[in-house]
Amino acid sequence: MPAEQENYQKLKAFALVQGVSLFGVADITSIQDTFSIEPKGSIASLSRGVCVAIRLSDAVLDSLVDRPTLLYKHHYREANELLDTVAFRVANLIEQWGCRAMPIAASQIIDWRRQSSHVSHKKVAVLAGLGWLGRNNLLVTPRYGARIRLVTVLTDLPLKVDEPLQEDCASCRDCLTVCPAGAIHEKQEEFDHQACFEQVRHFAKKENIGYYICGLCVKACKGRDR
Ligand code: B12
Repeated sequence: MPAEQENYQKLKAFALVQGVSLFGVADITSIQDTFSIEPKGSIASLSRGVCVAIRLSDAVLDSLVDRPTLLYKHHYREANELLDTVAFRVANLIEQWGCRAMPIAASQIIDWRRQSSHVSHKKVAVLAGLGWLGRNNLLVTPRYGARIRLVTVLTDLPLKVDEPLQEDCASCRDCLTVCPAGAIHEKQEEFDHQACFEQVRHFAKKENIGYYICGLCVKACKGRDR
């Protein structure tokens, strides 16, 4: 078996036993210039993005009505913690094999004005074939819809790459009316980032949630393959 294939299978098996739900590998050379990691040369050789997703609890999401709850906040934090742990362990394993690997935080904002991070997990996930960008501006997977969270490890380990899916939301419009800010429209490109941001800021401050979260568009997008 070619090394790329064998590494892929070993890494996927390692990730799956730790509770991740989806695994994919992207060729990230086309999006490396969008990453905010300095110095740029430090990641030039890291041409693969290992992307994993964990599914969120249906019971927790189904309990949301019109705002985030303390239950959802805890679940969100636990999901981030598990993702960060898995990314750390995956990166560690790759470095034990003699290659380089950089885990990217599940949820860390490095530029508050632009509301951006080192790497967009959604972009890597699209290229890794995990799903597509939905009307709700989230990564939508065939099996779990948007009811997942993501993390990425950048690496130079020789790995087989997955292909992006040729799918979209088709006629599904389940998310269109649920957004309390009215940020979701017919096309993903029409998503109103500012309205979404104002809404999650309101929840964080006025509803005492303390995090910029909401969850209603995540809840609405259940996935069609289950
Ligand atoms: C900052 C941030 C926010 C900010 C603003 C986000 C923004 N600017 O879009 C705020 C606080 C408002 C926010 C809100 C939410 N967030 Co948020 N957020 C992030 C974070 C930490 C960074 C995002 C970032 O860097 N954005 C910068 C822009 C430029 O990148 P982008 O939005 O990913 O992609 C844009 C373009 O690059 C382009 N694009 C997208 N894909 C591709 C692919 C290719 C090939 C190309 C060329 C371009 C391209 O289109 C996008 C514009 O819409 C990420 C974690 C991460 N590191 O990715 C989580 C993340 C995006 N958030 C997430 C979630 C779930 C939420 C919320 C539902 C809150 C919640 N948890 O309850 C809401 C919903 C927002 C929504 N419907 O879009 C999840 C999404 C999971 C999923 N299924 O997609 C992420 C990935 C966290 C995670 N670890 O899973 N978030």
